[in-house]
Order: sequence, then structure tokens, then C-alpha cells
Amino acid sequence: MGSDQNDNTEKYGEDTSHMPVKVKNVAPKFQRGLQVTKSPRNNRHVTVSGTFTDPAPEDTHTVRVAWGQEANPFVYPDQCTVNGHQFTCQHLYPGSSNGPFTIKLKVADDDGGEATTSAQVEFP
Ligand SMILES: [Ca+2]
Repeated sequence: MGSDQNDNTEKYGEDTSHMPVKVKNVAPKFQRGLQVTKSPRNNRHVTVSGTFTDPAPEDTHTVRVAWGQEANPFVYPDQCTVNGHQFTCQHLYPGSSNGPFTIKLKVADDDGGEATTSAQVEFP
């Protein structure tokens, strides 16, 4: 017979305005108590460590750092080591300037949430 089986309209679900709404992501947040330490062997070798919070246990995170020497203040060139909700970043400042340098940190989760914080270091 002549019934037309090809008259399908769009598949169900392609109209995103009617899809179930994903639970809103909460951005990660730095906690107080950022630690900036200088190596006893070479005090221009700096370690920054701290923790952040994120209520979503399934989120994964990256932490990036700018050490205050960058020509472009919006670039965070280095990636920190992240272990759970803890991070550690290390840097050796060249001997040309004593600062103070503003260290800037940015944590981002895999859903696009992010937060920033900063600390200062100098070599008197
Ligand atoms: Ca999150």
C-alpha cells in the first residue's frame, strides 16, 4: 500500500528547550590558608599550596598559576599538581628582581565553574 513511512519528524529530545535541566554547577572555591613557602636551600624556589571546595563529588579540577612575572596579567601559564581538593605549585624565580610578585591562582572544574585568588611573595 502507499502509506509513507518516511514522514518522520525530528527525533524526540532534539529540542533542547524541553530537555530535563541539568542541576546547576556550583563553582569551586579557594579556601583560606593559602601557603607560600620558600625552599630553605634556595629561597627563590617558591611553593604555593592550599585547598579548594566543590560540593559536587564527581567534578574534576585543574589549578593554574601565574607567578607575577607575566607580560599579560590574564594568562595563567603553569599548571599545578592537584590531588583531590588539594593543590601544589612550584616555581623558581630568576634572580633579576626581588618583587614583590603577585601570585595568581585559578581553579576550574570540568563544568566551567572557576574561582581565583592571589598571594604575594618577595625576596628582601
Ligand atoms: Ca562544581
